[in-house]
Amino acid sequence: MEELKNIASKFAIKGSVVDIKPLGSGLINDTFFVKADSGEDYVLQKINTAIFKDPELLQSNIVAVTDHLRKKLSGDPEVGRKVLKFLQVKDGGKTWLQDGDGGCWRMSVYIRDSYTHDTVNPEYSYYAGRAFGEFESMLSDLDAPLGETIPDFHNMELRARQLQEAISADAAGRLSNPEVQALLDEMLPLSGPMCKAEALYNQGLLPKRICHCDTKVNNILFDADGNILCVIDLDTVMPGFVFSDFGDFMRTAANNAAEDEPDTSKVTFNMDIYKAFTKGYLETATFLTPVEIEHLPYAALRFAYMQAVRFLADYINGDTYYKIANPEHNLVRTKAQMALYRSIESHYSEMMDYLNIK
Ligand code: GN1
Ligand code: MG
Repeated sequence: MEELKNIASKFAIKGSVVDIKPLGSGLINDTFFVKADSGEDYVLQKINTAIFKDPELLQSNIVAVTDHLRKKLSGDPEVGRKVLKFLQVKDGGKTWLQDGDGGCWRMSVYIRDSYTHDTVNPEYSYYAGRAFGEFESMLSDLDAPLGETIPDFHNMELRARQLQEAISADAAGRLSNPEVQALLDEMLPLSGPMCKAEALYNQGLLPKRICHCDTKVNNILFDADGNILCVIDLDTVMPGFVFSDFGDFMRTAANNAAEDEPDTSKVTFNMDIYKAFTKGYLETATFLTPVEIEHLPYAALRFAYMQAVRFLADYINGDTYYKIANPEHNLVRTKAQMALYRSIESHYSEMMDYLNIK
C-alpha cells in the first residue's frame, strides 16, 4: 500500500492519496482504485510488460486515440466521462513511469458513477452496438499511425501456429491429458475455416480499420441508465478487422454463462443479444462493406474459436499468459469457449437470416 501510494503520488494528481484498493477483473494488467483527498479519484495500473513489451509505444497509441476522441467530442458537456484521461508524471511529459524494480505504471482519472457489467440485457447490448460503431467511425480519420502493441494480436493464422508450437514443445507435459486430446481433435480441423478473414484480406476483399480489439463486455463503462459512457482497456486499439470488435462482444455478452463456466451445458448463445447489438452496430457503422456485414456471424464463431485456441495454448504451455485462479482454469476456459462455438454454429443460419432482413 505504501509502495502503491508512493507510485501514485509521482503522477500529477489533485490532492494526496488517501486510499488504494484493487479494481476490476482483467486477466492481464493489475488495476487499482485510488482515492484522493481532493475529491477526484483515479485508476492506477501496473502494465504487464511481459505482454506489452513497449510501454512507450503503448502509451503513445493510447494518448493519440484519447486525444482524437476528445477532439471529436469537444462540444459534449459529458466529454470528461466519455473519454479516458491519462495523467502525466510530475517531472516530465510522459504518461507512464518505471519503478525501481522495472515495473511500468500509468494513471487515469476515474470516471464517476460508472459501472462495468459481466452480463448485459438486449437494451444495453443495442447501446453497445451503437457505441462500437461510433467508436470505429470516430477513429476512422485518425492521422497518427498506430503501432501494433501486440504484433498480429488477432491474426488467426498466428494463433493457430502458436497452438502448434505449444503442442510440439509440450512444456508442461499436459498433452497426455485425454481431455486435451479430445479438444485438439475437435479444434485443429477448424483452423482453416476460421482463418477466412486472413484469406479475404490477402485477396484484397477485406479492409483493416482501427478497432478496439478487446471488446469483452466488462471493458465498457455504462452509466446508471445503461447508456454507454466509454470503452476502457485501450491497450489493443490498433488496425484490425471489424470482426474483432463484433466477435469479442458476442463472445462475452451473448454467452449465457461466464467465460470460464465449468458446466458447459449452461454455455449457450443468446440470439436476443446478437440481434440487439447487430441492430445498433449496423445503425452507426455505416462504413461497413457488404463483405464485412455478411461475415458478422462468422466473426462470432471466429472469436469463440480464437479464444479457445489461446486458452488451450496457454494451458499446454503451463499457464504463462493469463492469470489463473486454479491449475485447470485454462482448460475449463477452453471447454467453455468450444461449447460456445458449438452453440453459435447451431444458430448460424438464423444469424444470417437476421442480416438479410436488415
Ligand atoms: C484479456 O485484459 P483483459 O482481461 O480485458 C486479453 C484478451 C482476451 C481476454 C479473455 C491483451 O483481456 O485478448 O480476449 O483476456 N487481452 C490481452 O478474457 O491478451
Ligand atoms: Mg479488461
